[in-house]
Amino acid sequence: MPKDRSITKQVPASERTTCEATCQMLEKARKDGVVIALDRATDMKPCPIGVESACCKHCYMGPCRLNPRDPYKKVGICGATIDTIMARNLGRNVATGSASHNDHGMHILKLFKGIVEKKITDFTIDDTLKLERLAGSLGIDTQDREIYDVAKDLCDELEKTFSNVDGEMPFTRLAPEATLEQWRKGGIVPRGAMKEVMEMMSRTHIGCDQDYNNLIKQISRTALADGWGGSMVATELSDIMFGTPSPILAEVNMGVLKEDHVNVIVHGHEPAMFEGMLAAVNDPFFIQAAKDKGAAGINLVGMCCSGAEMMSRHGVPHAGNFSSTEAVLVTGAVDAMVVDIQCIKQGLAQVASCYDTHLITTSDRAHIEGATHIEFAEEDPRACTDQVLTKAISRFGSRSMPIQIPKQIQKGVQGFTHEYIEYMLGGTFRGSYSPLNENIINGRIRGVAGVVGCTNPKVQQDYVHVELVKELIRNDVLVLQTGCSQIALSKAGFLTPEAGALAGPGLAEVCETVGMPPVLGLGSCVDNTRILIAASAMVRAGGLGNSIADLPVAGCAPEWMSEKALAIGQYFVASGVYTVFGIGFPAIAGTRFHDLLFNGLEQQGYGKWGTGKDPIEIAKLMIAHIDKKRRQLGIDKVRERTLVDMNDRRAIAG
Ligand code: SF4
Ligand code: MSK
Repeated sequence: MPKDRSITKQVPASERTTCEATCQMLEKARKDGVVIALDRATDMKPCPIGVESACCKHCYMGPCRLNPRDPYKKVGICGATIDTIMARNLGRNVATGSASHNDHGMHILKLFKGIVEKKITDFTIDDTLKLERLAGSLGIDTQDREIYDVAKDLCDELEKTFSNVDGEMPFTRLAPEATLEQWRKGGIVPRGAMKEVMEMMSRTHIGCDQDYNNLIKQISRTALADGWGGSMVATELSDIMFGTPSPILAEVNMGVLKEDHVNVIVHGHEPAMFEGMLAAVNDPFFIQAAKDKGAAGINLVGMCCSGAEMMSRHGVPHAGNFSSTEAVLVTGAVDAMVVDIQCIKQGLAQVASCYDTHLITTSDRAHIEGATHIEFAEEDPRACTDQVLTKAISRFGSRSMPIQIPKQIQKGVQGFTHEYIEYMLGGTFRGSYSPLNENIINGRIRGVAGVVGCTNPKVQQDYVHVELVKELIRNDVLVLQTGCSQIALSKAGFLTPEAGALAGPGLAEVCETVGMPPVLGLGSCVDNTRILIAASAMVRAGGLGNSIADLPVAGCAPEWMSEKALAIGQYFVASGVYTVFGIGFPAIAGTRFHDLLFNGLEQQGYGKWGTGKDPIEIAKLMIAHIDKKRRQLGIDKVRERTLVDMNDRRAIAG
């Protein structure tokens, strides 16, 4: 495998990350002569044309490069304008992101089907209540029927998510009526995911769809096929098979590694292999095998999104987000890192080899040069997991690397879901979103924000996530989180009820009454669909308008980097949500396509895009949008009164 060349530019490690543990490991990596992404990013100058999406390589007459500073001066050789080029590029990004989540969702459905047909016996149906509820919401008869018969019908219905070539995707029925009507009016109701992704790719071939106003429709439809399609299938069926999360205390950051244990990290996105590993590490045979080598036990830890999912569901400790996956290997304490799909940096292979760690790929869809491949099959999970554990235990027995584990560790409450929010605020016997809506209407809660997504080594790790959320809750905005953003805030201690003290007076009062944190973690990046369902439930509970676009809500991915993030952003925008991306956005300000994304879509009745770099600036954008929606709903005055009362009370107290 080719060696990483040494980099030429470096800045102090503390400028690369606000995560103390990652910072320590970056410093150690430098001493050890090992290069990780946080340093590669400083050394890489992004292409100034590509960063604004002003180039096209869709055919070999090009690649054609336009000038982002004077974008209408030239067109591509085929005559494509800058608007066509940017729209086609975004379309292909969204197609890839949507394909990734739909591929994940299809695998989950295949596993579910295997269980229902009793071909897979190592996994089972855990949450039968949720199964019945979900089936019922899709119009499947559940009365006096065997659970496996209902499950069989649910399989058949959900298969349409992927295979439909016409009609409407099943889960679009869960959207508020007015939102669905908006999609119908715009001709963007997703049919089947394979159809939408295929059509997106076909329409962006040279000489096909060359009107950005028409391209945006397919971009939205392909994105909706992710959020209301494959991602939703993945989340809902994973809950049914592995258990719907409910609040659970879990530990986060690299301090969860244990020097005297065999440390196994699972990183990726699909829960099945991780569930298989969880079963295997509790096998007395392997616990004894680890003890025979002198270990106190086996320590199973998660990272990135499958880590977030397992932490939510089972309280499995979590070692860090995307920008920490190489850094954690620098501890020398990781005996095996097992990965499946998505967001697994190829650089891990080099770092793992430097620290004598087993890097093991398990999916036939994601091999990495230099890693060991042990395929995971749901029909026989132990064939993979047992080999992984044998290797990890053997590495523990012959550890030769010096070990340095950062001490940082933070406890927090994880495992919120749209179901639990309903139960928590409404109570056991009157589960409902009405109390949440009432608190929004009376102004204690100003609005709701989804802060989600990746970390990106272009900026200081975690900084924007944490500062943005701090500012939002200070302004009484309840924050929902997923993915690597949730891990950033967990590390910073915001997923604790005590963090309520950092919230504004209205939100703090609600947190105090209910005993909840002001920041609720909902799981992995596919679990963003929990936010869609929560938003739909808020509309149905009444008093906040008829569609998702009416709600005083906003979203942000402060450090996005993946094409999945663009697909998620676009499905939120198409669902009616103002969505702000930090870092930058791949479209040139001042162009017609940019104006469509950042203004025009909202005028058509959807949400819209926004962008900003500074966390306070982003918070202001989101709060201004929430306040605009409050004004449109006629509930702005109530809030003003509520806050004046609070301030008055404080003044009196002071
Ligand atoms: Fe250039 Fe047009 Fe070919 Fe794109 S499709 S590379 S703009 S000629
Ligand atoms: S893992 S897509 S870096 S959230 Fe889902 Fe994290 Fe973003 Fe990957």
